Amino acid sequence: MYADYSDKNPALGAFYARHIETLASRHDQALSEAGASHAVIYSGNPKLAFLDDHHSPFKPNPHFVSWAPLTNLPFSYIVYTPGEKPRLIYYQPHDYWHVVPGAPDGYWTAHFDIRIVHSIDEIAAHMPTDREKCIIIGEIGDKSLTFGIERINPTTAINILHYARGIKTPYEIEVLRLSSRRGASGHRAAEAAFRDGASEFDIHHAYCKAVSHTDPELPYSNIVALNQHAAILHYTHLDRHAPDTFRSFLIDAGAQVHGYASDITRTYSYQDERFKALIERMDSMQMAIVDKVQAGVDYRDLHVDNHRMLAEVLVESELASGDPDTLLETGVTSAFFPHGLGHLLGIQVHDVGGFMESASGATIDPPSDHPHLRLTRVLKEDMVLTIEPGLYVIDMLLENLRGTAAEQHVNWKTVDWLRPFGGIRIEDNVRVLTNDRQNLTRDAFASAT
Ligand SMILES: [Mn+2]
Repeated sequence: MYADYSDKNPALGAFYARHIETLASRHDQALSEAGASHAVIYSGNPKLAFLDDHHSPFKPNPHFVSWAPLTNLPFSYIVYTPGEKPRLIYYQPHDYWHVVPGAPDGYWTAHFDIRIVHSIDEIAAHMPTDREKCIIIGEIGDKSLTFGIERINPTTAINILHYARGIKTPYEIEVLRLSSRRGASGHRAAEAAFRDGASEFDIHHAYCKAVSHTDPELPYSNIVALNQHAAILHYTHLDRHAPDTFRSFLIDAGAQVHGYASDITRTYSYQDERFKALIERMDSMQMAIVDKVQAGVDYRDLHVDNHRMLAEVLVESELASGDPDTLLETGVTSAFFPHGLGHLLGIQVHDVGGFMESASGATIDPPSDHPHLRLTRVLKEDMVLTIEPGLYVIDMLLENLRGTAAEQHVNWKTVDWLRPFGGIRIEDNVRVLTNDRQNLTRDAFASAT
């Protein structure tokens, strides 16, 4: 039933060897610029709740995950020294309270010099002896976990690695393709639950079952919004009761494969034809924006282009009147669409480096009228990003237009009609190519069962 999301997948193994080579050369550069000889990448550890003996769910260091598909291996280290096989200090405690990591297995194992340790005390012996030539990359809460290494997350090295992560390796593209497929299967199950009249809570669980994730395994908290809830951009409440009347359903939910996320949004009409037509219009607008994605395009321009296209949708659907420039300048489009067009995608759902102009740490600000845009770079081949335009009735924002030049451009009667539906967002994950693009999400839906 499931595609092969495991670390035995031979198709991924074939790509992984080259991925490790690319990572090694990125770290060579980072170490050279930082004037260090070894990168020690700490996987991280779960954190205790205040005054409690329970831990919050473990979130691994994304730098560790970029090296190996090990998303649940706390207290472990990768030691990278240029020219040497990377060393993996693999922490497998003697512990009868918890499930401990099993023996290393999978396509990644051949690429590491693996040292299994059963206690923290055994780790130091596997660290490079010249500690002063090491840097640690990771979140260190307890100084004893540095083993005497004093340089922690030097900015020079981090900037180089974060800038580079904007470009995905062929291995990462394949993993992201799989995570879109996994997410698409969940979206299918969620839509079926919605059609069956399920509550948000039950739709959420139908989704989790289909993607085979527990809540903490989801790359971000699912947004499962019925009716007017769709207007709350980060609605994660999960109402336990089904509404009396079903009008609309917005679901923003992803999945992960080996720590790489998909980030997908779809919106459905229960039976209202007018709302269904508006979704279809937004869907064709979204696809038209996706068609503009290619290397060399400035993502800030795409975002502003999208506002112009949204202005046309607002006029056609009688939500607003006026020419596109006026609707942009008076803030009408921003009131209906108050978030960014999208962001980089990878290990982090909002992946690092979205504002980076170069590996030296120079940044590019979002346009002043669009402060929520999270990606301001010129697109390059093999970036993977989201395209997620939206259109909502958010009264807090629309009311701000009253008494301004924008007020007369809004058709308040149509706003009243749309309000009970909340809003619309459609989001795909897109790979940038030289004169083209691949829509990982549409491809996934086309092949999802
Ligand atoms: Mn997104």
